Amino acid sequence: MPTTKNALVRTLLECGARHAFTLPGLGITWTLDEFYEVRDRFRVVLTRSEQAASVMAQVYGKLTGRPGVFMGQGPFASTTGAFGILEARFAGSPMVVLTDTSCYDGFGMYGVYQTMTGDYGAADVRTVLGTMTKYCGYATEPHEAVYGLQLAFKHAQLPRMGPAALVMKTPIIRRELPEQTRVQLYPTEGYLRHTPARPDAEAVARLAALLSTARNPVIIAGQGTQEPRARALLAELAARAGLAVATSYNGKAVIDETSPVAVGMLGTWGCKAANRMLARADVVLALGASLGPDYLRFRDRGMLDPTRQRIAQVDVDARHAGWVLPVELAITGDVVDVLEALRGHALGEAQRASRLTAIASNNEEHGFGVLPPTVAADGTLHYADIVRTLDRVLTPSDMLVLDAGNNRIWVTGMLRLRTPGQLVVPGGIGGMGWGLPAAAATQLVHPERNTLCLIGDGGVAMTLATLATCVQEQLPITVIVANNQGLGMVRDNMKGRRIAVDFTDLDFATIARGMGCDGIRVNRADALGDAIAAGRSAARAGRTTVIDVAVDPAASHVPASDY
Ligand SMILES: Cc1ncc(C[n+]2csc(CCOP(=O)(O)OP(=O)(O)O)c2C)c(N)n1
Ligand SMILES: [Mg+2]
Repeated sequence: MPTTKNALVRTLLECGARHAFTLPGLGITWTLDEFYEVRDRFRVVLTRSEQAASVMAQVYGKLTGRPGVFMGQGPFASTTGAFGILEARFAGSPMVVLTDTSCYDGFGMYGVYQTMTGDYGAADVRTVLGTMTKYCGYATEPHEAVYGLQLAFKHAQLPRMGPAALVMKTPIIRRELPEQTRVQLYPTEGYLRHTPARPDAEAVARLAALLSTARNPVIIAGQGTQEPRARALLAELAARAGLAVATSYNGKAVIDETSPVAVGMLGTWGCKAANRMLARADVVLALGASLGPDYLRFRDRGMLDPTRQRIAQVDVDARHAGWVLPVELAITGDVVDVLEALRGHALGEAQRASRLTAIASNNEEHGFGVLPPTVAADGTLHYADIVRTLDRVLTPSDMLVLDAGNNRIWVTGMLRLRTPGQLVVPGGIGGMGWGLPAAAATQLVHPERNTLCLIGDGGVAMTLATLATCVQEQLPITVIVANNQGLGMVRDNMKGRRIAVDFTDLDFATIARGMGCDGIRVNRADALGDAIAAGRSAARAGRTTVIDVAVDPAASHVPASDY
């Protein structure tokens, strides 16, 4: 008779999963020998912490559109592992969390250490995970573990995608699956079937009419456009009709940012060109974009105002069009379907030339892509030097993963990316330390590409052990550490009485060598390009490289922001 753990692995395969990310413990440990059986078909990636495992699963989901599987023991999966789960929640990444109550047979009520049953003396893994997942099943019987896993996959991948969890009462994991006469189990396939709701043709025609009469139409492209087909269609339609494309942070680089329709990323930490172009728009189309206050300068009415501008919004979830601001037209549907439908309509092509002229003069006026003048102390670089180098050396086969802090703000605000889909950002909670495991997962999903990760000295220290995972799991990446010896972004906001923002100087190149990677120190702007090239060729030979870049601690994020 099969056991629960045996059925779990079979169900994972039925759900189409081929990878899981873990640091095991108790209940998850008990499942491991079943994964051994299928190791030729299913890769269990061992990380150094639940935090790293959860981020890798989240990024796997973000990049593939299929749930990334994170497995960990209850008290850790729901605490340190919450980092990647929360990122998946806010960023809408499909993810399945497999965890347990960490209780021993019959002892769930005795306050045994680690217990997460919710009983007196224990903590409650379901309550913790319930606050951050779309679905949290609780299996106290073997057959519930199978059904709960099937439903977790279903919920994780339906719009809007996100994290779903299965919590198992630990003792059931090794138990046999008895024949069920009443509660039957069925193959997974039938639970996962789904046909998308198609956008209403009449509404699409209204949208086309709205766009065709607009003098200065602006599209706000968000997370929902970050999909290969959507990117291609968006670029095609925008070029055809001269529609300006501004993006949210999650939508950054959805089109070539040097193309004549691009105005850059919106927001306080975005481009003046994007913010000002939106301000003068008569018609605004929010495309897979929530219109979140975070990238509209907290509802700056000078930028977007429903009483002054005509707003249409397309979202895959009907609740999300007209959520943040009232809109004139709300279309429920997938961005790809709406763009495909728009192809058959006129969008004001007669005004294409005048629209493009308006975009060009806006971008010129607001210095889109023009770096502000900066100076760095001797033996250090400024963030502007990093941006300038990336602009020069990035190729279409590179993936660029960002973390948090000043280093990110300079890239999102100042670097115009030419390859759509190349950028991978923490767009959910935006936590420091996300970048390293995110880069490792990016390399796993895209083995044919070079993954570069730009990260601060604060962020890199948080998940440094991921370098060992890159070596062990053969996921060669190139890490650029912007080392300004402190929490730059926080430090910039302190006007004196400086406390709790400065770090001692760490040499991340030497640390990396101790972990089996290559390490390079850079303290001159003209040496960074060569270091990146060395990292790329090391990666082709299977080696991970850390480039420790001395950044001037006085270099601030302010010149890169539109305050
Ligand atoms: C895990 C986490 N803690 C705190 C923050 C708040 N925060 C945002 S940026 C930042 C400073 C980042 O320092 P570093 O990684 O060295 O980058 P820098 O700003 O110096 O370039 C902090 C503390 C965060 N985003 N994530
Ligand atoms: Mg720093």
